[in-house]
Formats: sequence, structure tokens, C-alpha cells
Amino acid sequence: MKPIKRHWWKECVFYQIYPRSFQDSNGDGFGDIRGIINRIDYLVELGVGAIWLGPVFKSPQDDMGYDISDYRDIYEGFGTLAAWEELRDKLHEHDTKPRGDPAAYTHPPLPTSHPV
Ligand SMILES: [Ca+2]
Repeated sequence: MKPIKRHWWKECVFYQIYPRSFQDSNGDGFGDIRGIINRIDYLVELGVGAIWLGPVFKSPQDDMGYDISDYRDIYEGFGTLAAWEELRDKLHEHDTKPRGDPAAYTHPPLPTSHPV
């Protein structure tokens, strides 16, 4: 009998986070990466194995962050690249995998002059 091939992504709990509305850490009314970091214990308590994270990349925000202008940087409303790295590292400490929203990767970065 052929052994069953197990895949982590078929067996763990995914939790989708839309960063803009998940948790605001500084009172500006806009969810941010620090807010997600502050809620990691809650996510771990739920038994979450992977985070499906909406786009936090640099963007003019004409399409709620899906209009990414730079995949190598973070939109300032969400925080900094250092905050993103802290989130990634803390999730890994809890054996939780951060995963980007696939829809955010289907569009090439827009030039700043692109008419949206
Ligand atoms: Ca905020």
C-alpha cells in the first residue's frame, strides 16, 4: 500500500488577516503590523498554524493595498520593514507560517504614473 503523503497546508488552521481592519496599535484608526504582533498570543491560543495575510506592501492604496508599487517595502500606514520582520520571526517562534494573499501577487508593481 502506498503511504499517504501529508501536506501541512491541508492539515493546519489558516487564519486570514486583513491588516487594515484587524488591529490598530497606535490609535490612528488603521490596522497595522504592530497590532498583529500584539495579537500573536491570541492566534496561538486559537491553534492557528498559518496566517493568510492581506497585502502590506508599499502601495498608493487606490485598491486597498492590492495596487502594490514596491514588493520590497511596507506601506507606512502598516508600519516598517523591521516590524514586518519582527512579525515573521515571532510567528515562526510559534511554528506559525505567514503567507501572503495570492491575489496580491497577481499584479505587477504599478509605475507611479499608472492611471488607476
Ligand atoms: Ca495604526
